[in-house]
Amino acid sequence: MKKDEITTIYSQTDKVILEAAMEEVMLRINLIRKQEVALGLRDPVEHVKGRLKSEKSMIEKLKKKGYPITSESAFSNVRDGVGIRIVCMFVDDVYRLAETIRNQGDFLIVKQKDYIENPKSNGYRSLHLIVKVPVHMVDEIRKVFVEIQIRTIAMDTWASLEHQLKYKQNVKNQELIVDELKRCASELASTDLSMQMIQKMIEDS
Ligand code: 0O2
Repeated sequence: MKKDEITTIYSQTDKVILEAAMEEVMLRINLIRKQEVALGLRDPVEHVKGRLKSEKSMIEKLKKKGYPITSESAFSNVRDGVGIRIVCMFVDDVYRLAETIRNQGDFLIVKQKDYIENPKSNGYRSLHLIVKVPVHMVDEIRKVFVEIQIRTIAMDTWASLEHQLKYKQNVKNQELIVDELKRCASELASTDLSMQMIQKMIEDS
């Protein structure tokens, strides 16, 4: 490690705030799920995971983007310090859930990226919401950015596989794998739609 290199930016209170923001969103998602089931609807969520970006990754991201390496800068410039990934069975569930999240009065939707409607060129599909979530502290309310990714099981499996490729060094047949991934992404997208149609036919009868 180089002398004077910054290795820590968060105070204990900052860590409490980040954890509280993650728990707040997880709690809200679980409440939505329970309410939907209580109303006799299908649970829209297959599973949900939360993660806090490690301090090391946060410092690397701040450096890469040329932002000051401070806690204030991390809270205001980086919007995925807290990440929530929601995996649904069907594409309809993804949009239904996103709508319910958008309707939470105290969550401010800062940005939405619809990579389902407009997939990335590599085939990545997912719906991303950047949300500002209130965290009630003893003496103030802090608004914390949370990145919520919502996608189907098929999209999630694809993204995990593609993520492996990104982080693995010296992979043989890289071009072939990239092409195969693209092909799989579009096959999965059409299977997702077919499965949703079948599900609707079953539900309607
Ligand atoms: P990791 O390792 O998952 O944390 P922006 O500055 O907002 O315009 P940014 O931050 O790249 O651009 O936002 P974007 O495109 O919404 O991506 C945010 C996250 O979505 C990524 O975080 C990934 O988790 C996921 N993602 C986006 N594109 C891809 C993709 O092509 N493949 C996979 N597998 N995941 C993707 P990180 O920090 O890049 O990665």
